[in-house]
Amino acid sequence: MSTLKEVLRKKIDEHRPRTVKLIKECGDVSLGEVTIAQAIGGARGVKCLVTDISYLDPMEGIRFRGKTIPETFAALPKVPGSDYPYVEGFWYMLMTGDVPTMEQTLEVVEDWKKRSQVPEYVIDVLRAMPRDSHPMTMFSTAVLAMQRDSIFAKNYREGKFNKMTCWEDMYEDATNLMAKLAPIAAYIYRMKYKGDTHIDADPNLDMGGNFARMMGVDAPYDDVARMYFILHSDHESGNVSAHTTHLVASALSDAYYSYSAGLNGLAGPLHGLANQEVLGWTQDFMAKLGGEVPTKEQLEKALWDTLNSGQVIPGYGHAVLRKTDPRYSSQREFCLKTEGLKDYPLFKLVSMIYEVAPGVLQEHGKAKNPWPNVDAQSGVIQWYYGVTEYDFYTVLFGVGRAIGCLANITWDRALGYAIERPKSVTTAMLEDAAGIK
Ligand code: HAX
Repeated sequence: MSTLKEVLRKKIDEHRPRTVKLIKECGDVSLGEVTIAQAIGGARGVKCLVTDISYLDPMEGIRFRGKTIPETFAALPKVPGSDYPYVEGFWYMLMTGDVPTMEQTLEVVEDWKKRSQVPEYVIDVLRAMPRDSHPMTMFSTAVLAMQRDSIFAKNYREGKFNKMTCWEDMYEDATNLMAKLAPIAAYIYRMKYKGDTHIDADPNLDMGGNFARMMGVDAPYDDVARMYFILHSDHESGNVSAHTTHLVASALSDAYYSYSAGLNGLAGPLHGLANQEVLGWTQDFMAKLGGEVPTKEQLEKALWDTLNSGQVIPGYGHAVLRKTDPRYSSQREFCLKTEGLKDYPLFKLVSMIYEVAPGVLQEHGKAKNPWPNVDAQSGVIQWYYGVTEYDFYTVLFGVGRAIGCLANITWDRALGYAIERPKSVTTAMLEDAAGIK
């Protein structure tokens, strides 16, 4: 049986000539011009990144390696006794583009276990931080601290850099990091919120199962973890966390420097922190009503109050999507099929927001996409299973997002993508181009 790394090597060898041919023979072909609005407005829609790991269609939503979310869940080997797949098998699929067999999946499960021990110095660093630091700050710091163990950086330092084979060091760093992220996240959670009591991993469990165990949350939280990590993994390359990771890696920075930077971008309220903001907004609103589920009229007024005070409605809108995010729908389906959760007042309120907010946003007339994104739904599920510390939610996102970011930068190295260096212009140059005197 071929290992993941062997399969990856074969895929890389097959793929390289395509990239070389495109650059050498078709490098002058235009993918479109850049407008002034795009230059000022966050490069929206500018086609200047390449990835084969996922693609985001504005109307259909995400496809991982060509598969929709339901197709992905259906195709991958399932954890025994669970409806949800192994995260490890999903990693294999994102890396190689192939759906792994059960045997190949279990090989990744074993490989991650061997690499999952969190170094003692990382624990020391976390413990030295003020306990009220945001958990994303702790998480990103832990990832950065591990840079001392980078195989890529060590080999580079020792003069062993080779453009054709350096992806292997990135792969090793990426896998080492991936295997440690969930245990680090669980450590931060228990240190900060559970009286600094910790639970050891069980060698018989997969990554999702162990995460639930180390968090101290009973089944079906293991399934929630598997679903959550897969859904949050990748959203093509232009979003802030993926793009930052790619940008930093393009300077030949290693996986630790790159993903720590990606996490810092994920921590912004317009990106990953939105899941925390959604729950904060929703709960504050319910608290004002004495814990009651509001009427639609009350909800509509609260949404308008938020907009009129100049704030965004968290969990709604998207830079690319123009319909309900299928990652939202997938989590909604989980709620609807889970006894207890489907009648949970907070879920009812989130469902009511789904009915009311798009109309309000349309009438408001600013947001190009009035539909919910992934963050509008995820906090409710966490809250229901007892993970009520909502400043931790972006850390959960960060564990999942690593799967996509790290697979991408492994391929970046393999295909020799160049250091990123777009050109800037001055405002006067824009005025000149626009014919403004
Ligand atoms: N509520 C109120 N106004 C909104 C809005 C919302 N949910 N979404 C967009 N708008 C506003 C924008 O602020 C912008 O206003 P200005 O012209 O005054 O600057 C205008 O509508 C046009 O914005 P857009 O083109 O539709 O959206 P952008 O591509 O600029 O931004 C965002 C996309 C996701 C950042 C935006 O929709 C937003 O702020 N949403 C709320 C925060 C959120 O849910 N973020 C998570 C997104 C998913 C994600 O990355 N998760 O990690």
